[in-house]
Amino acid sequence: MSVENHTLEIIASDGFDVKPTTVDSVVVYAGERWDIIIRGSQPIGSYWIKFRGLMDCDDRFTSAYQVAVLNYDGIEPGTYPEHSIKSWKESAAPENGLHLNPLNIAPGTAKKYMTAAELTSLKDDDPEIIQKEKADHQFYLAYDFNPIDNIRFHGPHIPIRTVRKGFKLYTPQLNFISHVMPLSPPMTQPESIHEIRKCNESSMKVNCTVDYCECTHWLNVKLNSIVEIILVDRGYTFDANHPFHLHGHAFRVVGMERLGKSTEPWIIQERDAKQSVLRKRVNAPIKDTVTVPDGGYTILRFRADNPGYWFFHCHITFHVEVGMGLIIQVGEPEQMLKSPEHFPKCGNYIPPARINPIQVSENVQTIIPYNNISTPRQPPYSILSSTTMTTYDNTVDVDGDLKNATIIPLKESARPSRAHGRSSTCAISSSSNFIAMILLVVYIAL
Ligand SMILES: [Cu+2]
Repeated sequence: MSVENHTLEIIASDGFDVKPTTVDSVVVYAGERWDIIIRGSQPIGSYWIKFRGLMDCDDRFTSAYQVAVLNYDGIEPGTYPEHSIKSWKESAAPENGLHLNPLNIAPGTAKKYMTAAELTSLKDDDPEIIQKEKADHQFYLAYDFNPIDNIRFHGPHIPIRTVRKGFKLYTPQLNFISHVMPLSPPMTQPESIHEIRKCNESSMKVNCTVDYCECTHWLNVKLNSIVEIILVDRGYTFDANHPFHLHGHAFRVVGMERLGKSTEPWIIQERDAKQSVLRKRVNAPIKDTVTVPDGGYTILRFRADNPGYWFFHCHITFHVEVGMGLIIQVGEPEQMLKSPEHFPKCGNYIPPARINPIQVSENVQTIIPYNNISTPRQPPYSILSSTTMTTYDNTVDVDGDLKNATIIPLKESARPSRAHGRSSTCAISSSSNFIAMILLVVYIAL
């Protein structure tokens, strides 16, 4: 984003003050906010405000751009600048200016670039957060578009390696895990959390770099602990870019570096062991959304002082929808605020069309999981939850209850060669439908 003949004075990012910094353009990633002062220092006139798309919106794909008009006082309303902007190329900021927050550029690359990590916070340092040598919790979260056999994209019989170039659908994942949301909000229904659905890199018993893994990606941190996240963009598939957003907390951006076209967490760990990973210990900028240069890393630090369950995710909608996120549990449930008494829970609302079977027979109520509101242990299960069940092997009964589950790769559970010849989801839906049909017949007969 830029304004013709004007500079942008950046004074805050994501709501946190930074030392005012004058630039010629700024990149605004999904989820980011920038506070900018534009000074009316030019001759009275009419000037273009220019917005130019990057990545899927650049000139390789859609060439998306937009303009608006900045008119000074004294200019007739509705006046446009004399020259027009007719293309994506013309919507660019002047090449020789200073450009803030550039795409896939790390600190120190060139004088014309300034990354978000190089901004200076105006808020006093919490010495513990950035000066503590070792954080209480450290997580490496590495991501990429993985060439994995995601059966939600390709189907179990069409391995991604057999798909023609240009038609392959790669899966954006964190540590090779696709996150699926819990069936109910943990904050208001902590009692409904399925321990068995939770996972993270260290709990996985299969090789998720080979098999597709999905589950509720979950990290635990102690209340008031210092947390360090090292976000790694492995950078093998595409020169993509992912802005990561944390709910419930803001973090200090203490490090950012690009190591090459691609990288791996172990490379950064080795560098860190040799003191080659630098962390900014003074006035590191505070943000809640930040990006990572492709083939590099960004380091975040924060004090986990807000008890609850907080989502941390790529802010590109398609990516988060297919699992590029995770939940950070801060503190224990007893340290969290309780929801008000009688606060609505999943399943409290029963659509009118579904009420009739419940009135017919007590038996129906216990058999149709959709309407099973009398069971306090679980919310009723929707069609969506039936789909999710394919993650597990023979773990779900007709109530949608989980039994003796072990997480296995989806590919495994969907394999047609299994003894029962179909996935557990099919078995569940057909058996419950069959019973419901019998009851319906009985009801009509009565
Ligand atoms: Cu993303």
